[in-house]
Amino acid sequence: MIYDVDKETLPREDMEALQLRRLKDLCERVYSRVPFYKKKFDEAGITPADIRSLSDIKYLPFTEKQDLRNHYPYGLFAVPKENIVRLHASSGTTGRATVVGYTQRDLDNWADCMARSFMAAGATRKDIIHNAYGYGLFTGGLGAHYGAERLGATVVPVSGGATRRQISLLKDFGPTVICCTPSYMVFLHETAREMGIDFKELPLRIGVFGAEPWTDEMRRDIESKTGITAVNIYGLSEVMGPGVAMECHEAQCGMHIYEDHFLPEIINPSNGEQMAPGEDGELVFTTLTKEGIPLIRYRTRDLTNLDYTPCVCGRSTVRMGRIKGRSDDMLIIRGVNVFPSQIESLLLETAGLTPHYQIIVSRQGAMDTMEVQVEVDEKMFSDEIKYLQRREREIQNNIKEFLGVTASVKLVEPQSIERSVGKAKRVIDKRGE
Ligand code: ADP
Ligand code: K
Ligand code: ZN
Repeated sequence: MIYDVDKETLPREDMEALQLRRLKDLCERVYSRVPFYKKKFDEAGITPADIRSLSDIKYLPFTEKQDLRNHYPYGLFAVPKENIVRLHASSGTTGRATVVGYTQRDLDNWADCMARSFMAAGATRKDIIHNAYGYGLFTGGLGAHYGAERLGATVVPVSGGATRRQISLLKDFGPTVICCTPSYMVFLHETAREMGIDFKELPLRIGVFGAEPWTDEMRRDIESKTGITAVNIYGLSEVMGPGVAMECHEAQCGMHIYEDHFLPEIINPSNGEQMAPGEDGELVFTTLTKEGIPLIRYRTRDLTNLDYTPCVCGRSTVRMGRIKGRSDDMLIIRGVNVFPSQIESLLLETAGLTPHYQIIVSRQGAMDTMEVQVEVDEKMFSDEIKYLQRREREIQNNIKEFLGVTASVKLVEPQSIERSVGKAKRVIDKRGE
């Protein structure tokens, strides 16, 4: 089932015509209302009237996270402040927080995109949605909340934390859909097991997971442990919040971008040039309808690719691949590039390991070193030290062979890596210490 059949199945030509109309209007708005953009357009020698086709977007300047920080808090807003009805801030995973503002229409569009997302996940108004994304300045909680209500479902606004209580609610209220970060889902499952509750016996059937990088191996692990269908949702506060793109449960193969609101591009992060369709690069968004803080060519730092081929679900919108990592997350260990998600894939393909891991990067002299700590499951932990050491060497060799990077691997006992109720902290960088 498709929430907005009109928009989500629009033929490519019609979508592009709609996008061009909205892009022109957007350029007019930011040029006349946001001094930052007027200056940027002027410096690039371009005016809104120069935008005649979608491909002209390449002449427009990029916007970066630093631009939001430089104009903290309200400098990039494009409407009078009294028209802003809500503020959110990014969680500041990579530095100082950035502030975003929404008009009533922005909130309406957001609720719509989230309702589309829930339906893409396979949910309807008959579902009960357990929303364990954090409520507050973080966009996850309220974003999913209003989307669930827009769909007409029953939302349980639990937010993150109080994990044992969440398990009781999952049992008592019988939700059929759960939203949280994938790492928190793993933690919930583990806590339920301690409490003697089997997820497979709960009515839960769909998980809407996102807000942090995760892998297909992690998806399979969650699905097999819990018996639900796990779907990937993407978003970022600067562009809106969760629901910029969402995987359909039919294909579980890439996230449909709500292109009538968000115009995506993939660029080469080193020179800013557009990449050919299908190629990996940095994802860039232009917000076509946003009023509060519209953004032109916002550089997400997220690395992925775009797939324009038709999808079995009937949606015609482009799909973005799983986020490989943020360009800021890339680790360079002795000249070799590696993303935490590549380590995750490898670990989860190894029997006896859990999805609880951490990567510790430090510096010895001029050399960067990497240690991967991963919890083993109870069964393996009972094995003798010699066996564990042999396994450590084996995983070390696999990392070397498949990723080309030298890491030391340490198998640690169950429960020794800190759990997170929101975004998991996978990398501990001690190089600056
Ligand atoms: P912050 O940048 O402080 O973490 P946000 O909460 O807005 O603030 O997080 C947005 C970021 O979260 C995205 O840019 C992306 O890196 C990550 N993210 C969100 N959803 C996903 C997803 N499904 N897969 C991978 N990464 C995701
Ligand atoms: K209902
Ligand atoms: Zn699809």
